[in-house]
Amino acid sequence: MRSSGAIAVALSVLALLGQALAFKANEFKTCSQSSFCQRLRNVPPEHKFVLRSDTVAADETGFVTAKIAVVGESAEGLYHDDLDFALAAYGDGVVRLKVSQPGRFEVPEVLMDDLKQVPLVSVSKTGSQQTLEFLDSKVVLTFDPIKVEVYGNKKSTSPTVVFNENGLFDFERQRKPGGASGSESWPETFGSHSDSRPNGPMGLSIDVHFPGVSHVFGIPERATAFSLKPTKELSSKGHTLHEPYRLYNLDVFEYLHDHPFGLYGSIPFITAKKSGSTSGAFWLNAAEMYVDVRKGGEGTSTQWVSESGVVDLFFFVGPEPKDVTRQYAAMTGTTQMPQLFSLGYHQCRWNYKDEEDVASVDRNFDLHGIPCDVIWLDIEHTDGKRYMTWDKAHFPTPEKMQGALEEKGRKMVTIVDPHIKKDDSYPVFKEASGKGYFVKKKDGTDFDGWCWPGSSMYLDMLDPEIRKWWATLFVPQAYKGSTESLYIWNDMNEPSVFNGPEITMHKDNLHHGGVEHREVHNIYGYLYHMATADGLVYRGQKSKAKPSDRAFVLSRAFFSGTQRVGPIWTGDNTADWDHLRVSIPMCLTLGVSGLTFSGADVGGFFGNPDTELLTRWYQLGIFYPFFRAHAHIDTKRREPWVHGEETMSRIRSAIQLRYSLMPYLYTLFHQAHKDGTPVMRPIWYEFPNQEAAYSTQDAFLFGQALLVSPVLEPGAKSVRVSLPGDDLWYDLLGEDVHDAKVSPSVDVAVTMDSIPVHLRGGTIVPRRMRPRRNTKAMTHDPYTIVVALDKVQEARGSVYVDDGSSFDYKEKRKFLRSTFVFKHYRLENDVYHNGLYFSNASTMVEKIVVRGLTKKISAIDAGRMTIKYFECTQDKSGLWTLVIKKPGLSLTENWSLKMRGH
Ligand code: NBV
Repeated sequence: MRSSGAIAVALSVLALLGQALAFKANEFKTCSQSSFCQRLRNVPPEHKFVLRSDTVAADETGFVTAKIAVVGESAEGLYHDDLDFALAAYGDGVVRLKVSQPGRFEVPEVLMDDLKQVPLVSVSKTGSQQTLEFLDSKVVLTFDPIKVEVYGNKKSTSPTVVFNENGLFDFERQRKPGGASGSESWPETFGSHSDSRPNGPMGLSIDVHFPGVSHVFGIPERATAFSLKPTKELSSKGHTLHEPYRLYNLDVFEYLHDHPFGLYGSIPFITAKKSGSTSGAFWLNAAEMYVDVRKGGEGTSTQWVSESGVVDLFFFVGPEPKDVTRQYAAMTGTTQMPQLFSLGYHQCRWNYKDEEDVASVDRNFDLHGIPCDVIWLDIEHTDGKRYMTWDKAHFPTPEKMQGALEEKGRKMVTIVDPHIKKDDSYPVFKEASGKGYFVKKKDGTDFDGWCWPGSSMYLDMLDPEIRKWWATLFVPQAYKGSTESLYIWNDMNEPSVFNGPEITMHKDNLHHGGVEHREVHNIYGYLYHMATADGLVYRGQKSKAKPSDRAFVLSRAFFSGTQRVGPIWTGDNTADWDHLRVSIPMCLTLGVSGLTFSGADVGGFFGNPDTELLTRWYQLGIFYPFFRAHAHIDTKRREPWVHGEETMSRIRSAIQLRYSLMPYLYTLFHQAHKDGTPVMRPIWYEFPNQEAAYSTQDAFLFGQALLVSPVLEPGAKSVRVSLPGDDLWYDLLGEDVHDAKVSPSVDVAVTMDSIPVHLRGGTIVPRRMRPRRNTKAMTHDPYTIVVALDKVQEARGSVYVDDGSSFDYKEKRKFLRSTFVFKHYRLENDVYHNGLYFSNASTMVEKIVVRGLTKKISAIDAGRMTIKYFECTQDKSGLWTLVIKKPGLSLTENWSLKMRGH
């Protein structure tokens, strides 16, 4: 047992840390405290940037190059080379623009390897402009000053997105050491920290204008409105500048719920929306960045300033939302196909104290009939925060503990943070230190920072060799006490350094190849996450016991590309209604920025939610793509059964609802994996021309078929539900049907038992209705197919099924996809599978429900089969619901049910 004295000491240290770290705005920089932001934000460049028309050249692949001349040079001490300009198109409406200078850092590991350029088909030149026509896009270059207009297609007469419309493009060229740099000194201080900035000012500013656009979304992560508010406003009195949006991965303690401040992760990608068009821009740059948004009659203008790197900009012309997410995904990748278990419910807490605690949590789920797939262990399970070790007093038999969970089909996740305790008796430290694998200080010695274990070092994840080495540490032979049903959680990987500037690493620290931390800060966490996930795949490859399975690693920090690796969560939120509410725009923003596998801590991390808030959080949380309850070490226990029968049964129904939608959810993830379509979607994603819904953030779509309108206020007796489109919406849990054309919004009465969820007319949703203890126990359960007809009596949907864990779906094409169509009173299943793997037993259809029929069905013809058990009932709206029981059909076969009636 841990002594009470030790606990008291630990708690007082935590309390002290808590005080030291509680959100204080002055611990973090604002634009005014960053010299590059001050120099570049809203400041036209000192020099003119002219695209030299005589240098424009294209090779046979369609790769266009040119030089940009810097005109009006005055300051001494600059390197005088011209800047390199390059432009390429990748088809499907993606155009890439680069402005660089030799020696500048370019971000690795983010873009897909197989980007294929499309050829340039024609070039035409007028005096001041050059028009480049690629296979399916058009770009107009203006020379003096440089401007690049990207058109939606070759026939468009007005551009979709314009680079440098407002003349704010700037590129600070490197100065000679000791050269003049205005009044600014190179070293920069913040609080007690000094950044030596050995290369001097190397900032960049880009100016991206979206003509006609009213709303922009993206550039996570921050807790703020979904439709980004302007940070720069023009009025008759002139300019008002609010704090710009910041992209700099930071461990922000007790973050505020409505703040432009950048949190743990960064995705420099923005989506622009106007009626009839959706477009986007992505800047591949991992240095600190600030983004301004200005809205005006002519559209939305954005200015992005970054501390260093190059301009590597991608434009996406849409025109539909799904086109933009697909185009962005083609560059940075799609969501990793998750393991099925990871879509179940995750029970986490800082901390489950010991093996008995874990066993009792596990038992209680079964005792109370609540599904749960994963139990998590936070930092206290380790031996003194030496990750991949166990506190032997409290976790003496970790394999047995994991084995007991695995027997019931449950998994365990343990936390592995990136700070490595400086301790020669800790093998991970010893080996890494011996090999020189740690990030260095500017003087070349190992950087030593303070984190949970005390003095710690940080692996240099920029180095592929070090990532490879790290990946070998997850085999049970190295990670003693782990089993193959153990998965990983990467926290603090911004990286968090308690005694560093802004609680992170010094920018002048050095990585592999002499690269400054400043250049790679925003990808550090992503690279660490990637190496860990590679470790789990490697573990599978080395395993004799079971076939290699897909990795599951949760990360807090992220960057573009993280979607290929695994999920993220929105960090340390608070148990209050504001944080419940802001979790929706946060997850929606991540979703439209390519990173759909996300969720907020259900219940809120800090503080103690009352039962009302807790219940409402579960009722919303079941629709987060990643669904995990988590709580701070100082909070009261709050597992679903803790607050008594009434609250428990409400939480249980919510969790069971998620599990009943698992086939649909898995199918949504498969789509995200195919083309980047988010699981949790803003209304405008499915209804792109419904302008009134562009800023909606109190309701969202769970896939194409379900509209979720959560309760976000205490004491609510009803929820105002806005129904998009002009077709039917069916109450998922009740009988009501609404016609959105007649009533575009309705007041739906609520009790504490549930929140409004509506099923969209025209969709078909696959479900599994038998309550089970976890996803594994559902493996052989039959399906229920829910058909929700639209006004013309049609509906469509699909289900994707694979083994839920291995890579066979891609290596052996071991999957099944059924496409359901209801038309002319005929329901058809058209199935693809390669015949080898799916037994009828695990793909039976036990029930078909058809809602919204305008006539009563009296006979059903299924070819050689007869459908015996069905009933048709009329609801109060006059529409009929047909329920077919035990139709004797399987998903593995094509079938067609012809319905007759009157
Ligand atoms: O490992 C402890 C916590 C963890 O529970 C939480 O989810 C992380 O976001 N961690 C942060 C470190 C300390 C937070 C105060």
